[in-house]
Amino acid sequence: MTNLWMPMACAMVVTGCLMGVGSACGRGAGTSRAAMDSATAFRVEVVATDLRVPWSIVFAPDGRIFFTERPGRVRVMEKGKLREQPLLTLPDVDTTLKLGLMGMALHPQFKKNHRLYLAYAYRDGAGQRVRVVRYHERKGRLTDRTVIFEDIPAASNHAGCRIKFGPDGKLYVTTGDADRPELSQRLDSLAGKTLRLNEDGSVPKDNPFVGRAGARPEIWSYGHRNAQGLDWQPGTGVMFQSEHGPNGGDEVNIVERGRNYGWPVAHHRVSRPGMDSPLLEYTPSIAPASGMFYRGSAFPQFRGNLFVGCLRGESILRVVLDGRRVVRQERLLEKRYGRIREVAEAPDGTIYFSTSQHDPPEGTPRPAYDQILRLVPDKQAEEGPGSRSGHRRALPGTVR
Ligand SMILES: [Ca+2]
Repeated sequence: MTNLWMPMACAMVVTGCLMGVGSACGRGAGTSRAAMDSATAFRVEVVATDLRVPWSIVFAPDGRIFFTERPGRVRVMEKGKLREQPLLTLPDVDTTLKLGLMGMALHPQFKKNHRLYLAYAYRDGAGQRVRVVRYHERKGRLTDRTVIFEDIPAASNHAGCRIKFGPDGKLYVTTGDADRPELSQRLDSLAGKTLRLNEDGSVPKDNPFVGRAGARPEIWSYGHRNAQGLDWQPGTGVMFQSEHGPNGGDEVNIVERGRNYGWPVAHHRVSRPGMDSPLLEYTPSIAPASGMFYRGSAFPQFRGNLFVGCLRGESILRVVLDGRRVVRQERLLEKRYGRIREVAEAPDGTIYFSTSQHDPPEGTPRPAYDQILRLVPDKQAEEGPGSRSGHRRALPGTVR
């Protein structure tokens, strides 16, 4: 397999130092210093330790941080402290290999209606499945469970599960091919798709396949293998996804209504009429596990950039875009924190990310892992002479 990684594009001079790493959660428990580019410097702070695959991180309007742990727990952080007791422990989650509790989203009007959504794997007579459930969050408890959608085919490593509300107020759900690639091309199956649902799980009337015989009306796009990154570009509102490829062939796609993204007929650099090729393709694999556009002000240079947590790539991928055009890419924190899963922007503009070392067989646990960490601006490093350092390298991938 051809190695597309390029040699280091910049001299890497690490001048920051690791400060004392405490076992307690909270700011400054572990701090390292690095510069991302000529104009931006950051510190990495440890937010929480001793976790099990924090899969999804969301921020409540009142300042609390909710996150899922894959074995089935919803956890909460308040004022910088992790509450010991989970908000919820799911009784019916299938935790085989890389399955479990994965996606989480807050309703766009969470402040008013306190609705929180989870996507997780379960088992029934037909095998492994994914369902989406809605809860009410009240006084630190999740109550009024409602299954809004279920019976999505799933398999270990191929269960999608990223859920997010779009700018149109609809709930989007990525699904995996459930280890049956042919299902991704079949419109009568929910596997290997992006689904678009109303907040109660019903089908929006303007979905692309509504009314087509033999097609599931929930489908928004198809031909996906296992997309787990999902966000909308600020300004344009265009949906971007990151998707795991078969053996290399990882993708970043611009995903549009009713379109076919190729799997399993077209993959890597193969293109076919009527199928959309990826905007970016990565061989060897980086294993992109998440995706978010940066909208904040803490890092003005990052505004509008796409960030992707990489498992096998053990880094955060940063893609600088001009609309649909890729300007450049780089990898941040490469091989410093192990496998990286979620990347999420906090209301204050700092960038949270999670590790995923409890991922057999690829990941191996380390002391105090898994963790949630965050990038915060490092003004001192930006201003101080000789304090620049770097943990990056140019990443050309394949630009269409
Ligand atoms: Ca594709």
